[in-house]
Amino acid sequence: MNESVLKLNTHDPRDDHLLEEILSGLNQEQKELPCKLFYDKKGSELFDKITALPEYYPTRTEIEIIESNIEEISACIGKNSLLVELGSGSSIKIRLLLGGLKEISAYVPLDISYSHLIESTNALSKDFKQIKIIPLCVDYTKPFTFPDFDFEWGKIVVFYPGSTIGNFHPAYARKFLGNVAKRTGKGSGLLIGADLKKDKSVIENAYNDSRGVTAEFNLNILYRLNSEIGFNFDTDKWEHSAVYNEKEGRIEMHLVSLTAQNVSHNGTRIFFEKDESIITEYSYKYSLDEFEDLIKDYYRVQKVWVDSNRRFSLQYLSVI
Ligand code: AVI
Repeated sequence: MNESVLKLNTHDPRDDHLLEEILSGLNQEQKELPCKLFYDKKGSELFDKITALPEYYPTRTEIEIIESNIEEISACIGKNSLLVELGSGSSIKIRLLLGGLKEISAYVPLDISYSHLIESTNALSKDFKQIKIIPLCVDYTKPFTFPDFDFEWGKIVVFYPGSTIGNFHPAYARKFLGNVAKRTGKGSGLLIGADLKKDKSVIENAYNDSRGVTAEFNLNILYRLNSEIGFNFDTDKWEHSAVYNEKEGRIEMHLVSLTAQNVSHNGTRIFFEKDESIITEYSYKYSLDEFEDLIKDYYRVQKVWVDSNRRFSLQYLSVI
């Protein structure tokens, strides 16, 4: 890898008032933990495993959409663009894109997980030697500034695949996408994956896989809280659960307490009743109209690609 293009701000999960966020989440009536806690090295590896599971349709479907429409996608992105990816876990998708794009100015992956970013960037730079790759280790949900690049580019196109936007509450998603639009400017592009509403059983199976990988991914949060933050969760006394809330249009991932128990942190005790749960993640599913409504204050939908089962959408939006 060309170290001269590597500009990193390291991110430590103990920074950024994370502890306050965790404690305040665990003190709410419906306890919750921020889903960004999933993505340490182990969690990122487990997530990669999830994306290959037969039940987890989003990744496979989005890949199919990219493969079948690469020319149109490439035309939307255009020449000489700065391709910025929010998250760098989706290496198969970015490989397909980089392989099919007209000349881009540079590829800038942003990721909160330092190790995942380095691994994926190292692998990519071996196979795409002609492309400038500038990895940035940041929490892209927080304000940040791009370094001064010493080269020219035409427009910024943000690539936000995987329906990660679905992990935000819609009001926050709207605000977040608005901030992305403000940061990238009028005329910039957003190539975004959005999971679609569909049969409840298809969705629930995707988050309750038969091999238990999603359960392991969910429980990994408790291991992290113990080893990195100093909690004392007894991980055998917790169970994964994921249910689709049709009214809200979202999957709700929970960690369910199998018994009445206390958990401590630094002398502070938190009590859990038997069957009480901690919400660890929401994953919202949108209809195409709902999604357009979500982004309409900042973007125009230029192009929507869906798979033949209409399970998933990839959309090219331009900042207005
Ligand atoms: C990253 N995100 C889009 C995934 C999702 O489907 O909401 C995270 C995930 N959680 C459980 N399985 C996958």
